[in-house]
Amino acid sequence: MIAAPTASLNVNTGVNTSNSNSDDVRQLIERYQAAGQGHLFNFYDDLNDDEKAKLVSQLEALNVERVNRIHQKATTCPSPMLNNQSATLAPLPEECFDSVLEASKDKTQEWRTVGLNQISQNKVAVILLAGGQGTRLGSSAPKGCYDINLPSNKSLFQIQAERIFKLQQLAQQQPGAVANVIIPWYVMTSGPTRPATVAFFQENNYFGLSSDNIVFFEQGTLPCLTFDGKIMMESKSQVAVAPDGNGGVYAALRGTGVLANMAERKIEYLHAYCVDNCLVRVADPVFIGYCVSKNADCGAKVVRKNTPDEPVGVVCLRNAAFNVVEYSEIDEDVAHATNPKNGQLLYSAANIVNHFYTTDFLNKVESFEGDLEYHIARKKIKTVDMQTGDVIAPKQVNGMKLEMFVFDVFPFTERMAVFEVDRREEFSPLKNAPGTGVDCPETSRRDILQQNVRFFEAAGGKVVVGEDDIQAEGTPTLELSPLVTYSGEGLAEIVAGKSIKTPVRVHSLEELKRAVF
Ligand code: UD2
Repeated sequence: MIAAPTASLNVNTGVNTSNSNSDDVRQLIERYQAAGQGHLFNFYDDLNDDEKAKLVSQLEALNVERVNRIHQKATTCPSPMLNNQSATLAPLPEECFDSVLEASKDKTQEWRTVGLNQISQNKVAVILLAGGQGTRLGSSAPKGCYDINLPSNKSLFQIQAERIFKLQQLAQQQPGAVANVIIPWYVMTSGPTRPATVAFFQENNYFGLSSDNIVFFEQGTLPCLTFDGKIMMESKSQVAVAPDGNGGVYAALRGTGVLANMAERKIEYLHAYCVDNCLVRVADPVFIGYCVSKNADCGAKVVRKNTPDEPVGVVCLRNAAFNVVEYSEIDEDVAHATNPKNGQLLYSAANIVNHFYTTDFLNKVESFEGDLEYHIARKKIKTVDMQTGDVIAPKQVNGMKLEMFVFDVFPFTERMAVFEVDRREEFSPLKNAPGTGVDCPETSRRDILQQNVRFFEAAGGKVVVGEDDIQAEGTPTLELSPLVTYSGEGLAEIVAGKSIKTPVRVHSLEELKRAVF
């Protein structure tokens, strides 16, 4: 486990305030006053020594000049997606991406073999982006802990862990595989999700994986700002901060030592993914193989966007460079634009937070980090009245959270690979509370169980719905653990010509052999 990082804005100011020496504090106050942020010391004299030290060390760690620059950039020049006049947007040209929907079986198998070979040489690792807080889902626990009500009641974390476990076994069978194939799992948390995430992994004994190969690291934070750029306080002695967005991953990889850990392990390729997609193919050998075959430094999986207002980013070109226009920033006319030839959405390459990187590329991000966009989210932020010090729980939006987006590095890639996959097989995000009907626990459960039925039937098996199978969400209740199959492979020799009766939950190939008839 790698220690929590310093704040993502942490710059050593040289102000030695550890003994809260009054000269140093005076210099710090002058510095903040010069930056127009002197109000943060309004209550300084009311504070006890501990509170003073806490506030001083927080402000010392913050690069206040950079916060001002970020606010300036994020507000005077709103995301270029919004003022399309200056940015020329264009849909992704056909020749810029391949589609698994159109590739031959041989081609897909070729990519899969390339990917499995890289995994079999211990060159592939995984980054799980797990710092988001599932506010829309209505759960206070980290999203990966969520139980989508499969017969096994497995959490998203367990499903993903078992896919890693199974893939290690598949790669181990590759000719020339190293003695002990390992896919290291780097789990990025934020401050709010870290304790519960680490505890959940420990309580579940790392879901059968070795804890030596699971590395937790924490993303940084950014201060919350008023609309006119003043840093907000959460209390008289603490600045209000929030996780710096999934784009905080790059500074966190560097700042917490994960890049060094990858170098020690001689990792060359990374798969990074969104925690809430129950169908995610963790370290997908087809995707890894595709990107490696294209000699890509970055890759993104996309699916066909469903509707203009679907809450997904779209991969496109901005000023001829790869980019993603986020759903919260896309112009209506861009979202609704259609291709006159076929009436399809013009901007249809939907981002699914499923990315590939080379470690070489990740090591280069620092060189252009200062050019990365910051995005504004207008939120209700608990703060204090700067005159009275009374805590305010706002009834309406009263400030801004700044965040970075993981895909904002794409304009800096030299060889970007975009890979279209089948939404039905690879994308079912869990965003909304139970009963919503879209991107919710019920749709996640349905999509996994329907996929298991497709896997079983594609292998020549027949699913017999038992009289006591209530078929919730209209699908037979057939749960095949990832330990049985990663993506439908290895079933034919057991199920071809056989049947299985639902509801049934199969946790191993041995159980499968006993369940078919
Ligand atoms: C994300 C994508 C959007 C689309 C959609 C599909 C971004 C910026 N947007 O939107 O384009 O692909 O997902 O479902 O990627 N996370 C962190 N730290 C943070 C914030 C988020 O680790 O500070 C993680 C979060 O745990 C999740 C992923 O990033 O694994 C996406 O976060 P989200 O679900 O809040 O993003 P969403 O749905 O707004």
